[in-house]
Amino acid sequence: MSDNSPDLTKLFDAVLVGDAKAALEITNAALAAGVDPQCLITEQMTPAMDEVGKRFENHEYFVPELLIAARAMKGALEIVRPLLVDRGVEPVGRVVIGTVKGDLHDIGKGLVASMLEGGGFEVTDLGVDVSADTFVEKAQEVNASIIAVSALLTTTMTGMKAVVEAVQAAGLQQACKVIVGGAPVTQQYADSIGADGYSNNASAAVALARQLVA
Ligand code: B12
Repeated sequence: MSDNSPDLTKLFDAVLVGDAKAALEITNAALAAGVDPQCLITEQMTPAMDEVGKRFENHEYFVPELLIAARAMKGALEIVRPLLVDRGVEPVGRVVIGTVKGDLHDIGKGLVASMLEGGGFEVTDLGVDVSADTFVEKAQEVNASIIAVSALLTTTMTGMKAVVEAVQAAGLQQACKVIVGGAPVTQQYADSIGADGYSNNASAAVALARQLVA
C-alpha cells in the first residue's frame, strides 16, 4: 500500500473503544482507497470484537462497552455488507437464517447472511430470538434448502438441538439441512446434536452451504 493508504489499525481501535463515527470514517476512507471490504472485517473489526470479549471476561469492559463497540461495528458493516453482496453470482439455493431462541447477538449472523447473499443464496433473515418452530415454518414457506442457526451463548446454543429436532419432526431432514455456528459452537457440538454442518466463520459458511446444496 502507498503512504497515503489509511491506517487500518485505526478501525480496530475505533471498534474497540466504540467510536462509531471514526469507524465509519475509516471504513469509508479505506474503501475509497481500494481496500478489500472482506479484509476490513476479518483483519480489523472481528479481531476488535474478540478483544472486546476478552476485556469483558477480564471485567475491564461491561455491557455498555460491549454495546457501543457492537454499534460501531454494525455501523461500519452497513457500508461493507452491500459490497459483499454485490460479489454475488448465480442463485444457488434458499437459506433461512436466525439467532437461536433467547439469544440477541446478531453481528456474526448478519455477516453470515451477507456472505451467503454474496455467494448467490436467497436469504431470509428471521433476526434474533428465533424459536425452532419459526425456523421450520419459514423454511417450509420459502422452500429453503438450508436453515442456518447462530448462537453466541453457551446457555442458548442448546436451542440448536431443538431446531434439528423440529426439522426431523416435520420430515424435512432430506430437503433442508441445518448448519450451525457462533463463537461457543464447535464441530464436535454440531455433530453431537445431529446438525448437517458447522463452520467458524462467514466465508467458510458459504463454502459449506454450497457443498450441502450441490
Ligand atoms: C457484541 C456482544 C454483545 C452485544 C450484542 C450486540 C449485537 N447486536 O449482536 C450485547 C451487548 C447486546 C451482548 C449481550 C450479552 N452478551 Co455478549 N458479546 C458480544 C461480543 C463482545 C462480540 C460478539 C460478536 O459480535 N462477535 C463478532 C462476530 C463477527 O463473531 P461471531 O458472532 O462469533 O460470528 C462469526 C462466527 O462465529 C460465525 N458464525 C456466527 N453465527 C453463525 C451461524 C452459522 C450457521 C455459521 C455457519 C457460522 C456462524 O461466523 C461469524 C462471522 O465470521 C462477545 C465476545 C466474543 N468475542 O464473541 C460477547 C459474548 C458472546 N457475550 C456474552 C455475554 C455473557 C452476554 C450477556 C449475557 C451479557 C449480560 N450479562 O447481559 C448478554 C446476553 C444477551 C442475550 N440474551 O443474547 C459472553 C458469552 C459467554 C458464554 N460462554 O455464553 C461473550 C462470549 C463475552 C464473554 N467473553 O464473556 N453481547
